[in-house]
Amino acid sequence: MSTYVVGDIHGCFDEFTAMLDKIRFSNEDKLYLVGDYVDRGPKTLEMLRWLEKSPSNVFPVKGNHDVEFAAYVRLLRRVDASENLLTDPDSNADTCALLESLKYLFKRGCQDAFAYFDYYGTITDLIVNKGVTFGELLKWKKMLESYPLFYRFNLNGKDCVIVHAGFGDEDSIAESKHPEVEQFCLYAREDALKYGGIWNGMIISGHTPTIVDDPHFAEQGKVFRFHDPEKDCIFYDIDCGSVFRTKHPAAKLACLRLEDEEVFYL
Ligand SMILES: [Mn+2]
Repeated sequence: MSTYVVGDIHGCFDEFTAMLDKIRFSNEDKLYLVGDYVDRGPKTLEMLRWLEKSPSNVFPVKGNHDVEFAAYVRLLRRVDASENLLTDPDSNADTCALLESLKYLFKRGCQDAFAYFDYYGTITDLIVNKGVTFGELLKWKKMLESYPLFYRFNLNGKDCVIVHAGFGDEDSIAESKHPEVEQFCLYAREDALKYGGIWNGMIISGHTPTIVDDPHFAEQGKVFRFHDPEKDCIFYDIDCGSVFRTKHPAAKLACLRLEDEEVFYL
């Protein structure tokens, strides 16, 4: 039995399933996912459908993109109610009309809150090109909202935290750029190292692709690992930028096995 953690998937469903084959993931194993299942990549739809049916030994946390996806669906629901559209949740034609209404309201300047709606075009693509319905979007919204911000557990005597971006004591993160726990879990970058951390433990996150020129996490597409000797805390960033592989030859999908800290790449 092994415990695996997979980095940011962003619609790279084929790489994700290939990774499960590579590690020969079985019912005896556990799989944690660090979030950001949607946006940017080609197969958000397949990823959401896989998550919907995922077995009970799979433990996904929320990423910022997943939270934003859920917020966009809430905006659609708000328009449905405010405009009295009575959208049939099973009708793609109705769902297209609902989307048009939201975009029309935004153009008319009625709703500034819609400025960031569907920033990556994922929801529009799902509705217009993939035939997705309002009912399906509501179901995925509920599913993504049900995921925790983090998992914390003991593995062979080691305190382990799985989180999208950062984790630490409330007092310590209060000094950071993301002083609220939820924001720190979802958005922290270098602050995850500076203000985050636990005593004698290990924090495994994603969020900042290690292919970027970020002075804190750049590892040419390899997993970032840092040991803070003061707290005896190991930090992992396992987002190796899989979704950017067409632009960055070093980009990869990474999977970390916690028992022996072996890393698998695809
Ligand atoms: Mn992220």
